[in-house]
Amino acid sequence: MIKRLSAVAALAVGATCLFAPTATQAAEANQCWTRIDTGESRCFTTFAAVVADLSGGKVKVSGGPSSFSAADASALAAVAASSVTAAIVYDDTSYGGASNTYLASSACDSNPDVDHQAGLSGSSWDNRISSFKSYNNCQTTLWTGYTYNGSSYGPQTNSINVGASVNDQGSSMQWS
Ligand SMILES: [Ca+2]
Repeated sequence: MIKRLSAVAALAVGATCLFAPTATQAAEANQCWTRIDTGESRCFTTFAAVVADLSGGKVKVSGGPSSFSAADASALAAVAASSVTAAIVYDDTSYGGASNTYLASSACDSNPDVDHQAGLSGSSWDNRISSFKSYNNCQTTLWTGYTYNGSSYGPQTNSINVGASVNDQGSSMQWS
């Protein structure tokens, strides 16, 4: 009996050592959403959690943000009228690294005028964006100035690399 208890205790200690999370293993909350109109923002460790939060659990995705489809964006807008995805921007080129999903209250129209815009002054996404994908009929323009001035890239629907003159220098965005 004593021997069996010892074996169980040893197993428990081993399991604790194997599976206890460490600081370096803890996932970073680098998948975010931001409302264009209010600036409200929240971050999670997975993109699935971003979509679950925005949709109240009604829209489920299994992949990362780069696999978020036009149909997924339509489904999200259908269940949450204030969560119309304008674009998902990425820290890295080719839709890599941290992401931020920018949400509008309406889709973009078919005119080339500006439908939504967001300045990044004071945002953790200032001087950081390297690639993006647009949704809901929007095209994204990225500016190096805070007030839609300076050098620009776009309007483009998707970009795996916003180019040397704007990469990690984007400080405001417009959607048309
Ligand atoms: Ca970057």
